Amino acid sequence: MHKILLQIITPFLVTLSLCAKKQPNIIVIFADDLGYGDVSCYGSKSVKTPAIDALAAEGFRSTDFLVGSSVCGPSRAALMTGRYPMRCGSPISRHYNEKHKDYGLAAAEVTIAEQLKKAGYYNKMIGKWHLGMEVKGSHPLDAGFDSYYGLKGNYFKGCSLWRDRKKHTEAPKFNKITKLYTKDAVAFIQQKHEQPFFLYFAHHIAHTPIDPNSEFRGSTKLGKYADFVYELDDSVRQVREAVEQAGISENTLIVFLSDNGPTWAGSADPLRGGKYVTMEGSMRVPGIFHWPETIPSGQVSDAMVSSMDLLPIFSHLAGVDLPTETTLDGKNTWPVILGEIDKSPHKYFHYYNGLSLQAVRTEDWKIHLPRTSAEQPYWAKTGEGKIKVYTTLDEPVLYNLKTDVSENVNLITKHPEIVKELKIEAKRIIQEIGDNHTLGSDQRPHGLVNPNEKN
Ligand SMILES: [Ca+2]
Repeated sequence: MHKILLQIITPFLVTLSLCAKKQPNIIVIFADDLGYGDVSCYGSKSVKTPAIDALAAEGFRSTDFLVGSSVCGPSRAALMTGRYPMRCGSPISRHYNEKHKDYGLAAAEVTIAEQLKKAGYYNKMIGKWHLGMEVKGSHPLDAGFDSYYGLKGNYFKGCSLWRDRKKHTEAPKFNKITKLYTKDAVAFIQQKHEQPFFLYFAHHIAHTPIDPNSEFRGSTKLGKYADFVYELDDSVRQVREAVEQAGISENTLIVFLSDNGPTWAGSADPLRGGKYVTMEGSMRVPGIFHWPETIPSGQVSDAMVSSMDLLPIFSHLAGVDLPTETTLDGKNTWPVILGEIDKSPHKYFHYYNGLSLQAVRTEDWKIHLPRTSAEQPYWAKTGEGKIKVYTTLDEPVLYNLKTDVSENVNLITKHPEIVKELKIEAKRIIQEIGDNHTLGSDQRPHGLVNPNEKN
C-alpha cells in the first residue's frame, strides 16, 4: 500500500522540486579596467564603492578571481565563451580599423547567451561589446542576445550608440553614456518578464577617458578617478534597487567583475602590475556574487574562480547541458560560491598575453616564462614600468602567491619539482591551444596575418 502511494505521488514530488528550482534571473555587471585595488571592500582607501561593497557583504567575494586576458577584447571573448581567448580564436584586442575588419567572435563559438537561450531566457546586452559586429555571427544579436544597446567597442570621438542593428545616437558625449545605459537597464529590469532574463551590462568605466558625469564630478572629494568609479558604483546601486523594486531579489543573481587590471589612473594594490601584462594585478580582479537567501552572506574566499566559469555556472543554474561541440576552460565553481567547498576545481591557470604563454599557475605557485619583445602583442611591446611588468624576460621566475601575492620574491632555485611540473604543463597547453610559434590541436585560428602588430 505504502509503495503504491509512493508511486502515485513521486511524479508530483518531482514536479514540485523542479518548480522550487526556478531558473534565476542573471545580471552580470562588467566593469572596464577596474583594478583589484579600485574597490573599497578590496581595501582601497582612495575610492568610495558602497553599493559594490554591499553586494559583497551580503554575498560572496573572491580574492582570487581571474580573467582570461589582461586586455578588453580577449577578456570579453573568454567571459562569453568560457574558453581561453587562444582557444576561441580571439586572443587580440580588436579595433574598428582596416586591419581588424575581418576579426570578431566566430559564429561557431557558443556564448553564455546562446546557452541561456536554450533554457528559455530572454537575453539583453547593454554597453561595450568589443567582439566584432561586421564579421558573420559576431554581432550581439547573432551571438544569442535578443536586444542590444551600446557602443561597438571603446569610446572614441564621433562613435555611435547602437540599438540592436541601428544607429541610435550619433556622436554621444562620453560622460552621458553611463547614465543612458543605467536608465535602459533599470527600465528593462522593471518590465514585466514572462521568462527568466539575462542582462549583460558592460560598462566603459573605468577605461579612459576618465570623464565622470557632471553629477559626479567632485562628489567623492578624492579626485576625478574616484568620482568616475563612484559613478559606476551608483549605477550598481540603481540596478540593485530596480531589482528590489521589481520584487525579484530572491530570484536574481547579480555578478560584479572587471575585465582586466587597471591602467595608470587605477590601482591593483596589493598586487603587482596592471593592464597589458600577465602579473596578478593584470588578471586578478574584483569578483562578487550576490543572491539573497541562496548565496550565504559575508563570504570571502581565496579559492580560484575564473570569469570563464560563468558559462558553466549559469548553464547549471538554468538547467541546460554544457555545449558538446567546444572544449570549455571554465568550470562549474558554484559549490565554491555557495560555500559548500573551499578548494577550487581548477588545477592550473594559464596566463596568455596575445599569442604568448607567459605564466602558468597551480594552486599557490606561479611561474613566469621567458619572453621576447617580438613575441608580445602590440599593447605590451613597449613601456616597461609600474603597470607593465616583464614585457621581456630572459629567465623563468617562480612566485608563491600564498605568501607573496605581490610577486616579489623569486623562488625559482628553491623548488625544482614545482618548476618541472609547471614547465610540463606549459608545454602541454601550448600543444593544445598554441602560442606564437605553434598552432594548437584545439585552437580556433585567429585569422590575423601579423597578430602582434597594431595596425
Ligand atoms: Ca578593459
